[in-house]
Amino acid sequence: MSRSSVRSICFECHSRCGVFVDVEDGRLVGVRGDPDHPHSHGYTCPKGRAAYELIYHPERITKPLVKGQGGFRETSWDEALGLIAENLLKARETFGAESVVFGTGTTRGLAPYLNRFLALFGSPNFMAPSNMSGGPIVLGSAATCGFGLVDPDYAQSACILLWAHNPEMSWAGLYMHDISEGLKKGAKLIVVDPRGTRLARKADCWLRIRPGTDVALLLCFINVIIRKDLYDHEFVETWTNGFDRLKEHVSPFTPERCAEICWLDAKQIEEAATLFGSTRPASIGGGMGGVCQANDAFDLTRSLTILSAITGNLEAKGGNLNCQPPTRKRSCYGPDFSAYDNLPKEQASKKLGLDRFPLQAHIPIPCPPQVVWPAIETGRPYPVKAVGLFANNSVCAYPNSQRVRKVLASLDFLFCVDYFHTPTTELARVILPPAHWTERDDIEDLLMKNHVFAQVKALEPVPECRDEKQILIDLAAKVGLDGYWRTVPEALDYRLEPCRMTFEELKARGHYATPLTYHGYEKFGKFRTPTGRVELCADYLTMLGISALPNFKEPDEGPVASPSLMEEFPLILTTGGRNIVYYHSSHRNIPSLKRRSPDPELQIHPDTARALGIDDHEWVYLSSPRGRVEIRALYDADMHPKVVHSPHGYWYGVDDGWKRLNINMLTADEPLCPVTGSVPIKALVCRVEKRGS
Ligand SMILES: Nc1nc2c(c(=O)[nH]1)N[C@H]1C(S)=C(S)[C@@H](COP(=O)(O)OP(=O)(O)OC[C@H]3O[C@@H](n4cnc5c(=O)[nH]c(N)nc54)[C@H](O)[C@@H]3O)O[C@H]1N2
Ligand SMILES: Nc1nc2c(c(=O)[nH]1)N[C@H]1C(S)=C(S)[C@@H](COP(=O)(O)OP(=O)(O)OC[C@H]3O[C@@H](n4cnc5c(=O)[nH]c(N)nc54)[C@H](O)[C@@H]3O)O[C@H]1N2
Ligand code: SF4
Ligand SMILES: [Mo]
Repeated sequence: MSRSSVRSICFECHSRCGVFVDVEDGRLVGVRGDPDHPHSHGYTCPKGRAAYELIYHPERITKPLVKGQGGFRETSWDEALGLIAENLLKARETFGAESVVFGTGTTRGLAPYLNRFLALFGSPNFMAPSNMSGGPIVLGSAATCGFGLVDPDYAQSACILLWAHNPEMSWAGLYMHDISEGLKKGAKLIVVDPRGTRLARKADCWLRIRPGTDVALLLCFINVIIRKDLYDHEFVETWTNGFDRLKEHVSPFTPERCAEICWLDAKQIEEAATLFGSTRPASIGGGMGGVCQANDAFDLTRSLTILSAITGNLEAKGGNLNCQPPTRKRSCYGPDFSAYDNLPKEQASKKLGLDRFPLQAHIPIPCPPQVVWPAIETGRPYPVKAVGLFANNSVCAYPNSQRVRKVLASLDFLFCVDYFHTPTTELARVILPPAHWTERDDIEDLLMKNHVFAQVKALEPVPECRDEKQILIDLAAKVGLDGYWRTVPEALDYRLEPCRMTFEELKARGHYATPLTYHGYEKFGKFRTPTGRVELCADYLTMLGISALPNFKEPDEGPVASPSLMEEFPLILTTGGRNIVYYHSSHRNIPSLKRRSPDPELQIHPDTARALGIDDHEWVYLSSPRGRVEIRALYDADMHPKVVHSPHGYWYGVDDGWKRLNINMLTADEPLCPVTGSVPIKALVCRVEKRGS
């Protein structure tokens, strides 16, 4: 018997824990934590450990499939790729290269390879849900201080503020070690979350905010900190712009007014703001989805940046760092790959959404799906005819599923790359089977702070699954693209050039890091903003029609903005809190994971449920102005009686599950945040009713 144990990183979620992949006779037999990994320190979760069940799953697609009269039939790679190439070329010839869109969901490492393909093909339209996942943080913080507020230095922190963020479920491998370190050393913990997560319950201050009112609370934090003179005078004087106007702007946001808006206690708000303002250093963890799924997401994320700035925590040890991936311009979203940055200006400017979200011409993020749909539906500003989706279950992932399904079904050509059949692949003409992360080489630098990691192939792919980089290389050859990589090692070596090493060298080391830097702006002499200072009042944005200061806006659905709607839909619904055993809509077919969390559960206050005659664990109907789904009630006395929470991603194993269980049947895809294009899926209205048996 041959045995090996390969050091790699897990790609089942964004944390990318360090693992050993154990292989016997060419088959995967286990995944174990790597105690020497600098972020995860040996941690693994049930998803990562379930790799065996995923790759040998009887439902895994292992051959290219083409849809014919009687449904999908197996075909050769050559025929499948030929059909895709033919349709991409036909769309380009008839409607222009921009009529072809490639999309991905959480990226799964694919962004550089997809972007380079699109750049050479001629389309600026790389679609991803960044507008609801990280993009608003990048836009809000980069517009304010010149870098993304994504690297909290928890382990060195004296105060940890988790804003709409429950890393124990969502980023356990990446952040929990450092958070535990910080807390062990005595850091204070503040949590702003409508749910009583475990971290919220053990926090020094837990603010159970009304969903969608975060900007009001942030402006109040800033107001209290300025009023009580807790801000960092030296930093504010030397490194910021517009402090006096900010001070005046936030003055109406008193704890009393904010308590009314946010359904909180004024004294508790004042205490939390005071704790944050008076404890240094302090770090902020903003939920990558939690603060990115609101129609005022830009004002929310820039307010978080302002809070960090005026308290002197930007780029401070124990504050929020400005980490550069060692791969720099060749990192996952680096400008060397972006289709937008690498196309001639005229073609790049056709990128969908730029007319509606002009800041995205300066701080590019991928095309929000919600600007691609209208182009498919109406042919304006130009038609989109052919779409390729890599690792993305659009129908279940994106708000207003009914519309998403209709839009994708109306395309001339859709191809999907996925391990399994999903409500999205069902609509495709061609489905391609990808290799699993244990079956492929790659590098990872997205959100990895100052590190780049090697993901190392531990076994051959289950026949005939194929590494997606190789799929793109093969497709590039069929389409006749000049200049695409010819081999996977060539692509990986290219990405690692800024680190002056090859993939083979990185593989031998496991990872590579550049030194952490603090207060980089001192050395550089400025922040990378128009005034060279942190833009507390960003006058330059007014040229793009954006307010210079962040404003609180009531969520479009709720007790203040739509009281009459609340007569019919009397509860507030927030969606998508993470569950450690699932990644979005994935893993529902993995037996060991499904056993742990078989059904979607609606967190609801017991008094609210009882008043409706609903028992704990009873199946109920949950409706919004857009539709109705089925879900189990889960009594949760920590919830506000008027607020409920539903997870997302359930669909598998139930007839028409995409309709009956999928929460995005209820969510709204308008109005979007006017700057980031973020979707309002954390603050909606809903009704709960008995379903009966
Ligand atoms: N209501 C609500 N909806 C949400 C959210 C929310 O909070 N609330 N969160 C949103 C966010 S932040 C995001 S990022 C999106 C994510 O949305 P998606 O990225 O679409 O989510 P997944 O379900 O993880 O992945 C889709 C598919 O990828 C396949 N897959 C997994 N690994 C690979 C791989 O390596 N290669 C290929 N080709 N396929 C693979 C899986 O089998 C799965 O079918 O969902 C969003 N949807
Ligand atoms: N296990 C697992 N991990 C994941 C994912 C997954 O699907 N499964 N998805 C990954 C992806 S792509 C992303 S983008 C990230 C998301 O990462 P995060 O955004 O950190 O997601 P959560 O940890 O669920 O934290 C969101 C928290 O916001 C709270 N919340 C809801 N509405 C509001 C509100 O209006 N205001 C405030 N202040 N809080 C609110 C929720 O109760 C929840 O606890 O997670 C990543 N990690
Ligand atoms: S948290 Fe779990 S799924 Fe995510 S990388 Fe770590 S082991 Fe893999
Ligand atoms: Mo996300």
